[in-house]
Amino acid sequence: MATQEINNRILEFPGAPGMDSEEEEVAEWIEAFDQVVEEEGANRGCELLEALIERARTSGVEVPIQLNTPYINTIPVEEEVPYPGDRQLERRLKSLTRWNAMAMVHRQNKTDAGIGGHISTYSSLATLLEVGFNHFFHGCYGDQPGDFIYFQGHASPGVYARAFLLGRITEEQVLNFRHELRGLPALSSYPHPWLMPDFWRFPTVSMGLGPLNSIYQARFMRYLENRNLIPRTPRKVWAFVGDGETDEPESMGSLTLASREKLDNLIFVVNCNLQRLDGPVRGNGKIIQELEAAFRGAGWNVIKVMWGGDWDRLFARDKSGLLVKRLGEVVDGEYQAYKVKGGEYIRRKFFGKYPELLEMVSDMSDEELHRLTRGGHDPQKVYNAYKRAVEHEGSPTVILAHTVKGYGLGSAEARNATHQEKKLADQALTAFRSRFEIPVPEMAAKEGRLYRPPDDSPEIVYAKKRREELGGFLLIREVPKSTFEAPPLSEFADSVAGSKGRAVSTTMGFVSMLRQLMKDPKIGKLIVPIIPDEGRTFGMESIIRQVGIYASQGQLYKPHDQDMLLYYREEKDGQILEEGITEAGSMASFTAAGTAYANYRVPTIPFFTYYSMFGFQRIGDMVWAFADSRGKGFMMGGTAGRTTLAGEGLQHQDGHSLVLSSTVPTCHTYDPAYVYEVAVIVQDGIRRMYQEMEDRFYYITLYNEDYAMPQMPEGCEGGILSGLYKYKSAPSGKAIMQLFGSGPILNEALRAQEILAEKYGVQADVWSVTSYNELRRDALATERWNRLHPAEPEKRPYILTALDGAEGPIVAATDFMKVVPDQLSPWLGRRLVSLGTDGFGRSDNREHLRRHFEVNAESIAAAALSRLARDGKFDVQRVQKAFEELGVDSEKIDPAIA
Ligand SMILES: Cc1ncc(C[n+]2csc(CCOP(=O)(O)OP(=O)(O)O)c2C)c(N)n1
Ligand SMILES: [Mg+2]
Repeated sequence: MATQEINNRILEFPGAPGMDSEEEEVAEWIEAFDQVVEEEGANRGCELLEALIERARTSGVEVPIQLNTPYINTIPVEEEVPYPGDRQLERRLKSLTRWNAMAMVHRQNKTDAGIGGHISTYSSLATLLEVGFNHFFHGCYGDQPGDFIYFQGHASPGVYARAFLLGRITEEQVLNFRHELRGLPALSSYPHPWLMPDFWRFPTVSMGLGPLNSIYQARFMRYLENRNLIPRTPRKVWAFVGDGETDEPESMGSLTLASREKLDNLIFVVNCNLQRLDGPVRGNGKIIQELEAAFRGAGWNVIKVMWGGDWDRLFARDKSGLLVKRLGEVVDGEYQAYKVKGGEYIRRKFFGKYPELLEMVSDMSDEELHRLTRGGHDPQKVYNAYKRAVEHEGSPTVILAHTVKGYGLGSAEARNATHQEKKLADQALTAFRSRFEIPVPEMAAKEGRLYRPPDDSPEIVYAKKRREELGGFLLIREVPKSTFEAPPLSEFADSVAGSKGRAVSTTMGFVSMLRQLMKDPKIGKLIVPIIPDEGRTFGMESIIRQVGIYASQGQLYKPHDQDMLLYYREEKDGQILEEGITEAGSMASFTAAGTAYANYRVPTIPFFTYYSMFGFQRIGDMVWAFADSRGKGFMMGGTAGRTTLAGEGLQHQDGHSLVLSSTVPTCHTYDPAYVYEVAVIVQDGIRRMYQEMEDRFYYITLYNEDYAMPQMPEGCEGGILSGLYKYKSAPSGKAIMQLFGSGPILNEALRAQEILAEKYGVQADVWSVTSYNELRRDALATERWNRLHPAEPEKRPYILTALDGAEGPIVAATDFMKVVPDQLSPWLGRRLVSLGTDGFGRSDNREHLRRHFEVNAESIAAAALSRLARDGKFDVQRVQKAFEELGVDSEKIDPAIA
């Protein structure tokens, strides 16, 4: 007999006559256990069980690991506390919010077909949010902002509807939901701080980013507290997550960080409506059980909110456990069908499987069966779950709330197609109106008229009072005025002075710069170095020693290298976020740190230094969301360049991150060759981002090739920041052509300059191009101005004024793809010849790599001669010979396709 069944029988009839000896033995054990729990308490019972399990394991008995609990509420009804709010007024508020959320989408799609929006997600989420807004979400903690809420992006109409009821946003805004470009106050489709900077904090609509970012947010909050940059508060990070959204690796990938870091300031609420966009999340299984096991296995506190209060009566009747057993048997696809097919179907298919269950509900009508509530729609159950979650200590909590997608939307409820529903049929609208008692005339209801009760109506007064008691409105993002003073360039003197002949890389130069910055008495403590397990690659051991790695528990072991100068130092108030091998996690930390100026009113300055190949192409969507969040900081792409990173080959050699970074509007991309260039960019970046409060961030490449870093030539700061300056004039002073170089390839251009002059008598100037992207943006903006002001004198972009007087063709060489210099083609036209590293990388040394990709000095010189020959400025026959001398093979395979 199955253990469960024996247990049920024994529980029902302890000591019943006719038990066999096996059953009697079990009964005795259970009786003894019950006695211990009764006399010595539940904890003692738990200890005994644990001891038994351990004993069983050490004696070789295989005990199955049980991560699931039955398919019922985690909190038993007898442990619930009564609801503290006015249920009636709250229901009213919720109904009005539901109405306005639905109406907002419905009417907009009636007037502007195809404008989109969602009504089903919020319908399933309404109770989960309302209980939070009325009882849990704090508006502030002293001078610190309140709780952080990551809303499900597609539920935004509900969030707007509530803000509308409370007067936080106007009717005009609501009427312009998804009409952002009409010169009127409007609402963005989803949570976007870029578009609604005083309202939204967190962009969440790209599935998976909200959950991931929220974990690192909670962790960063602890980091700031442990480093005494903010006071410790009971503030929580709440993340509302879709059950379908948990399929994203980003959603589940960092769960163990949250438990390892004991983030009891973090609460996930998974809206388990069992559906995603196309259909059921797990038609043939049970998503809630799957998530329970995953979260519990990852060390989270799991609270399941499965069934509403109307089920409690049934559970009370369920002496044998048969109802619980039946709930456990049914798969999600079937649960969904129950909601669609109604009470008669539920009676027949669900309760009808066992005669005892049919009997149990014999006094209930089909309608009552259909209405049996899922836990996520019962404020009492939700309240109790939230209360436990905020009181829980020592680990993060996940609430798995069972809901119905499209709840209350009549025919759209729980249907596979409900996610895409934008409009309701007239009949559904009027049914909605009656069900939720919305005081809008029938005709107006059909058009989706909004409804806001007067400010002095009991429900609005109540709602505002609740918010007042919780510290004010929640949806406010305020950026304090900056009092920040950026350190002047003179504080970067070491970097500007050059390396005095010593061969160093820009990475090494940057690391010493960072070390210096962290010593700055004013801003040093605000620097947040972030690294995903590449500290040693970038030579950051000294920084680890200087400021320590953040470790919330301190260092619980004696590091084996403690006797060494640069030992692995972990500290409770350590400054470095060493994230381990997770670029996504590091980017989430970068996001928390890069938005702290607004979210914590502490302008932390993150430097996220990583292997450039595993940046934009791996976590590009997170960078996009970072920009949307108005994030500030420096992304430092280490080991950049397809030919500079030698040996590593195809997967590691990055020749395109500059292309990807150029797509992010607030990202300012630089590819410096020398340490002083890095210093100028970083100094000015800090000033613009934190002193001038510009919404921008930086992507700067760093290389690992060592060479002597020159002292900064006078007066080149402007050129460095604008993207280009002349680094070395032609030896004779009279150039007939120009060479552009970036990063270490600038050295190749300089060598080409010599070759051309010495061997072929061709004089060329050499320019350092720090940013093709900045040059292009400036030129585009200038061109646009000219286009829109045809009567005004034409302006000239920086790239043209800077090149005034520079003669001849231009050969631009980069360690990135040719498309990087090609960004200037519209302004340089046929003058421009781009050399770059298109194609897959190879493992070899720099010399061979640069020859393969045709970006070495010889290839640059050959390209220059070839171009001059075509222009009739150099003898073609001589070029052929020069190719031989330079080792250039005209028939070699194109590296772009090799
Ligand atoms: C990365 C990403 N992929 C796809 C989408 C498109 N999308 C929007 S909502 C949705 C389904 C959401 O299902 P679920 O998470 O269960 O939320 P629900 O609406 O059911 O509450 C999808 C696929 C997206 N927003 N982001
Ligand atoms: Mg869902």
